[in-house]
Amino acid sequence: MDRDKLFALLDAFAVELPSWGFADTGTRFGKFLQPAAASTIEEKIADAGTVHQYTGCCPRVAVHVLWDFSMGVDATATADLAAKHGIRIGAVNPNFFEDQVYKFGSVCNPDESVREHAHRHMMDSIAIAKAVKSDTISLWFADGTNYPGQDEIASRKGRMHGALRQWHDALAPGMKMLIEYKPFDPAFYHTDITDWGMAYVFAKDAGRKAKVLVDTGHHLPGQNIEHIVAFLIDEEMLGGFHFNDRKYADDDLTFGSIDPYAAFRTFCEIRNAAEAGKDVSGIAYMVDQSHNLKPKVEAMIQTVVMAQELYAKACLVDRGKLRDAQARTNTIDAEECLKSAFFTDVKALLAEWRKGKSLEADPLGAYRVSGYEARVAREREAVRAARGGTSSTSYA
Ligand SMILES: [Mn+2]
Repeated sequence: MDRDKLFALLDAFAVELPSWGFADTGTRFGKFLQPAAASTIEEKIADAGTVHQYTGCCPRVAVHVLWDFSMGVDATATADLAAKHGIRIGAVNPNFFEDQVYKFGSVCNPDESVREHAHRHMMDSIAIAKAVKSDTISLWFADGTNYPGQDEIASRKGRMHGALRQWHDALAPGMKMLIEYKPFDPAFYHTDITDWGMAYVFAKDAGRKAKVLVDTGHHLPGQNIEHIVAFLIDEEMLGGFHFNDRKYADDDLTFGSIDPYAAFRTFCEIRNAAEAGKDVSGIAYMVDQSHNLKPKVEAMIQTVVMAQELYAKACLVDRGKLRDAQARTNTIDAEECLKSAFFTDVKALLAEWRKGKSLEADPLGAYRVSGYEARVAREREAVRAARGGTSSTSYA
């Protein structure tokens, strides 16, 4: 692949950052606070804008309705704030799991008044999306049961179908609805949308604006994620990704920190489809990580740079050679095509791409010498002390 083509593909490769990735988060066992962590939507947007400033490939930030917006407050101010920091608002994520009424589920809850509560929240979320000019609502449900016999599984499926059909039809023209799945947690017996197949059925049934969202951490051990991705692209049902990595379950580790080859293979399937003429331009690349121990902005820059490197490597696969090896059923030659691209050092290429955008060659190094973290740590600690609190809402 020539350099111009690779650079054009990198130009089109945008990674959306999660507002919640800049806040203090933890595990069910506790939270370790960081002085520089963001605790308001203003601070989260400033951090996301900073990552974009150094990487040049994160023009959007995903928001979480419950953590980032106050009901009744004009959301357009948030879009203006993002513009001030050189970015836009991306996916709007409603929250169907934190409210006390959701103890036995949200849309799958047997209690109709709880389902109506969830419905109102979704309508508020659509209104927020319109106000911030976002075209994406990203849905994840914690719905499920913890004990055999707790509820009728098929009835819950029917309730999910009903909600998603209704919500799909409430979307504005041009909007899309992404449906995420997860095998378990917080439901430990059955989860109402447990895998990609169920997400596919629900999305297909809801309508054309609904697609499947693949969170790379939401799979049981050993699952072949690139197979799912290739399958969904071929069915035109892949809406996007939540990038992260995992060792055991939904660990929220940095993308590519455990198994970069697996992430590379996923990108390979996307590029294979693109080179075969499939339109992959609508796939949303989003990060969904909780940086419990790492400094938030540094962790995000590290993530984005890793995603760019793995994507570039996947672009570099010699597909003529690969097709030839496949036609000859030469397994070794075919695999070597992937391995040779994976082990290509793309750092110099990316540095050159950045130079063309007037960015520093090493985003992490440049960010570190900027002094941003020490400055916001001072400012944010002072603001928090003045407010009399430590941190704001976030998960765990
Ligand atoms: Mn996710």
